[in-house]
Amino acid sequence: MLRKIFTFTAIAVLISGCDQADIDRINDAIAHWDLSHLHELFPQDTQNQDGDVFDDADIKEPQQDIKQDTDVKTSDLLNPDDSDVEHPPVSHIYLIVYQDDLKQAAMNYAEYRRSSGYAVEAVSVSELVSGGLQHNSLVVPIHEKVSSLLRSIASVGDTFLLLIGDAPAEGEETAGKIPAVECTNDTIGQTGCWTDNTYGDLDGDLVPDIAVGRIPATTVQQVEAYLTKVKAHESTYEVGEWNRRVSIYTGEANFDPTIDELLEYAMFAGLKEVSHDFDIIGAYDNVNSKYYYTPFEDKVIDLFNQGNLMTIYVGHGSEEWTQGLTADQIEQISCDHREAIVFFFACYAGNYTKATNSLAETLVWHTRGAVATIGSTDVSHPYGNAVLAYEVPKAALDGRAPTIGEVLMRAKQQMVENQYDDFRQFMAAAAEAALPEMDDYTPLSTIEFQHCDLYNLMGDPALKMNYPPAQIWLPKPVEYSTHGQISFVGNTPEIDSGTAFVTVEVERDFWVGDLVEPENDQDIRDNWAVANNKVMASTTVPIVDGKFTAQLQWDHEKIKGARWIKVYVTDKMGSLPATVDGNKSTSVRFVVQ
Ligand SMILES: [Ca+2]
Ligand SMILES: [Ca+2]
Repeated sequence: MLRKIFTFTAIAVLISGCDQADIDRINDAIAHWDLSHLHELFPQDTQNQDGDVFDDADIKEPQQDIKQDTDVKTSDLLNPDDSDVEHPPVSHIYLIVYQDDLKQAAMNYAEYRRSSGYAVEAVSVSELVSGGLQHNSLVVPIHEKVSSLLRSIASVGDTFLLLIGDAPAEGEETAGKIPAVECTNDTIGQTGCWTDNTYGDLDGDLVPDIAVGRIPATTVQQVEAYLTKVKAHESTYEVGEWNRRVSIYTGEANFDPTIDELLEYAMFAGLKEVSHDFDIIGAYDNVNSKYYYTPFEDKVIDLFNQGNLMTIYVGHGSEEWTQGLTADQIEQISCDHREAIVFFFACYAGNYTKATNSLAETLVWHTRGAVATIGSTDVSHPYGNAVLAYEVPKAALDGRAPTIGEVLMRAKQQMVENQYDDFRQFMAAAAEAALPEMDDYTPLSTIEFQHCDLYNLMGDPALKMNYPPAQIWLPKPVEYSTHGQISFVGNTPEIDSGTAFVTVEVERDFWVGDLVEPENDQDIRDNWAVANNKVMASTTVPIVDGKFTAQLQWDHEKIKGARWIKVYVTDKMGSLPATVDGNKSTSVRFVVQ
């Protein structure tokens, strides 16, 4: 049934030309869609301490034949039901492969990761292969090294591969360096695909089996500066709402007006299915959108600088620019509160194989720029980008994958495996209807597999994501029977006393407040703020003995469509600084009594 609705709406959008009446009809259809089954698909309440709900027994095949010196299995550690039970320390394998002349920096990096609990092994390129290298010369030696580590170390955790050293550009000396591996990209307009994904794909099916990242450095100083960033990110955690915030900026797709509208519509349909524990702030570089802001470049810099858990771009791109951000504007970026983890779902922005730095590299080297970036090395496909722009937030915000390498690895795995998800079926149906119109007959599965290669991580794959860690228990859903009034009790088992900030909010594709017909730039900016306001009512209440009671009221004649309760808690008391925070959401339901 759901599949029918989505297939129908997708095709309706395409056939109809997607005028406002169609959008309204589709919104109406979606509004009647029972979202409760999503909670069954993504049971947010079954997260363990790390918030980890992935059943990755299949992912860890290479580790299954390892003789463990304890009885603990990976599945036990990920069991959401026993988070109170004490486990023996987890040993994650962490392999560093370093460019020959970056040995000293690699040793310092190894020492840091050892001190943070990893079973670290570091090996130079020449120890694996001496002399000049082909693009794929290191693949088999690295796989063999990983396999032998998996056999020799009693690991029960995830496995990480860090490459230290930039990929040699075309024509550069290759001896002692770590080449990017040539890959296949059937996207129309492609000019050559390069990847590190192959190093982490142990069985050759293009889907990564371990988490891979690269520090694309050419000097020891660059690696040391990056390590300083990572240490700061992992040792200083500033409590505040930026920890539950994701900023997304998007460029106008300009593929075709029909496809553009479908993409915007699909964007919101997807965002509605991503965990509402987190706030998503958006800006869209399209004068017709209520999320448009002018000057757009200023808003993009603002979004970076306010501090976010993740900053995401979706749109067109090149090695030097995305809409709203050019390489020479990076000087203006200085992230407050926490350094960004940045995703460019666009063409080329992650191409680390040229003689000059790509946007993804420039941002990683920039102080208070990004602590890790992810981007494509070649022309990427709108369908592949849309799938990743959905699976990455799901892996991070719903799955709370603990490290950036695991976020990307799991998103890629899900890109290929998550075929029965309703939203994915909707996107697939839309793409299958739309792409032939553009003379694009690439099979969707080909796009999915190839985008595992196209997207690469610039940074340490074991970099902690640093989600707000404190648990919150809420009724599910919160029920209310009086229009415009809601009250409930929440529990914070790890915070005895502190403060809870509670909001009742509309769905992500709605807003609270009145939009105006813009007559000047200030009207546009005001509309942007209204479009991003989802809060119908809010209250700040004390946590006493691990409990808080929230009562909220709103003008139900004016604001309808209560959809979510969102809670952000800290141990803040009076003027003392807070040390821990937590975030959680639950849906709301009106019941007639
Ligand atoms: Ca694989
Ligand atoms: Ca490079």
